Amino acid sequence: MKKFDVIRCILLLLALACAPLMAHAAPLTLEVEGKIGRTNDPDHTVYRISEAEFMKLPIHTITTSTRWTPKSTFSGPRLADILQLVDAHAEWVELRTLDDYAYTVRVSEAERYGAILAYSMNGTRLKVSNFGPLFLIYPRDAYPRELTGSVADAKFVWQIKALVLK
Ligand SMILES: Nc1nc2c(c(=O)[nH]1)N[C@H]1C(S)=C(S)[C@@H](COP(=O)(O)O)O[C@H]1N2
Ligand SMILES: [Mo]
Repeated sequence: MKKFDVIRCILLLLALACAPLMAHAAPLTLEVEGKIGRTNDPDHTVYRISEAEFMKLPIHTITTSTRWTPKSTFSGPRLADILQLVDAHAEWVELRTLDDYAYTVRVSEAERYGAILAYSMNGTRLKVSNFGPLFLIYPRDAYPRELTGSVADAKFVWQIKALVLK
């Protein structure tokens, strides 16, 4: 084998080894802090939900349009199930995003609508460039009067990275 072929071979193997990493370019982790009864960091202030743990929660789907997307099926755990996982006893949850938007939702309202933290749309993982890693979805089509319009649009928070319970 020529030296050139050996180098080509090594590059190909490297590319193959990296492929699974590239596919998960936006790792899914969610940090939860504030009024929570369960933590998993040394300082006992945060519960960091790994992708593996996130995926173990019951997955629900909501088929709806949003202001940005035509009727699609979103999948993810309910916000209520995440709050239960961290033993939250709070009235409000502030959602923090990668683009530094923050929005505070009344927990009872999100639970009334069965809002989910969607990680996929029509079976495809949400990329950061496409509302990912997590997009708070409500059944807008089922409650058009309550969940359509500019006030409601603000509740559809995308690029979520952290929750703060208050
Ligand atoms: N991550 C993230 N989600 C967000 C926002 C934001 O700036 N960042 N803006 C909210 C508000 S206040 C509204 S009205 C809509 C704005 O959507 P637009 O930026 O497409 O107009 O998305 C909501 N979700
Ligand atoms: Mo807004």
